[in-house]
Amino acid sequence: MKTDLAPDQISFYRENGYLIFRNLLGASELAEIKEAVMQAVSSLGNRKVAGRDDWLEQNDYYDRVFVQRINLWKLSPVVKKTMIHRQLGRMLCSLAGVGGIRLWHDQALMKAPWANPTSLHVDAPYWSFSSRHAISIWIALDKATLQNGCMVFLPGSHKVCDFTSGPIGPEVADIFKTYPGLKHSPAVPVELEPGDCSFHNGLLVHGAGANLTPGWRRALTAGYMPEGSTFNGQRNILSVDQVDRIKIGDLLEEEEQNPLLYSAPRVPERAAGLPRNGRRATSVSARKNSARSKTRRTVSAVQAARAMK
Ligand SMILES: O=C(O)CCC(=O)C(=O)O
Repeated sequence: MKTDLAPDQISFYRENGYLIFRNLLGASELAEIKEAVMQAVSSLGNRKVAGRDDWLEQNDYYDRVFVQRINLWKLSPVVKKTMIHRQLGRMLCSLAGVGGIRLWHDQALMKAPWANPTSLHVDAPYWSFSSRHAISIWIALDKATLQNGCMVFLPGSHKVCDFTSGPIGPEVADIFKTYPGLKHSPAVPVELEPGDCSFHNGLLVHGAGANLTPGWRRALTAGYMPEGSTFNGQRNILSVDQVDRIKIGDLLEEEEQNPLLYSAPRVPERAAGLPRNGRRATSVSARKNSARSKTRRTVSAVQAARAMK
């Protein structure tokens, strides 16, 4: 995986809310991940989310936008090692401007031949945490072109949008009811070769065209959550059991659901002359999480001290 970023790529991302990145995956990595994605997708049958039996494909308009299968990392070690790759995590942190990053979810988004367009939308309002620094990756498994439904971005819209936009429906341009000021923004189509990827901010307006070809347009995507994000009360892809275990304001940091890709080494709090972190755990799981996170902070502090030697 190629993960080096130049400073102008970071500033482009911050300014425009997206970045096109060529050759993220080499030919053999691409072949391996494509096979792993297809295996994981077929093992799910018509279930949309790994680990949940209550969200099934309906064959309605939305299901003819793309075949959507979520959290393949839980089924495939190849998808897992790619989507939670530490170097990818570092890269995401540099783009998003955060110190640590966790996976929110991955998704195979596969437009079948003649699939409907993906209406313009923003991602972050659907998720169970609210952060202006959430970031997504979209990896092309097939060539993505204007004809088969490549993504389209509205540059800079991440600076305008917030967490209030309505649900995604069949009307491609409904987003402008919420953000009329963006109606005159130019849209940038993102044509990609297999193995290329794009990154976009969780509040950037984006969509994709219809697939007007007899072939598939397949992508592996993921949304990432800054470390330290808390539950905002929205269920999104969480199971009923998971939602029952957490309260609004609890940290989302269970490794089994939201694995940590990367966390920058921290300066030990005492060494920095700072008071101890007074964050209070509010539930059994939050207490466990808090204990885990203290352990990690201690480990990070030891690593930081070692790195300084
Ligand atoms: O692949 C698509 O059609 C849309 C993808 C998308 O909305 C996303 O990755 O956030």
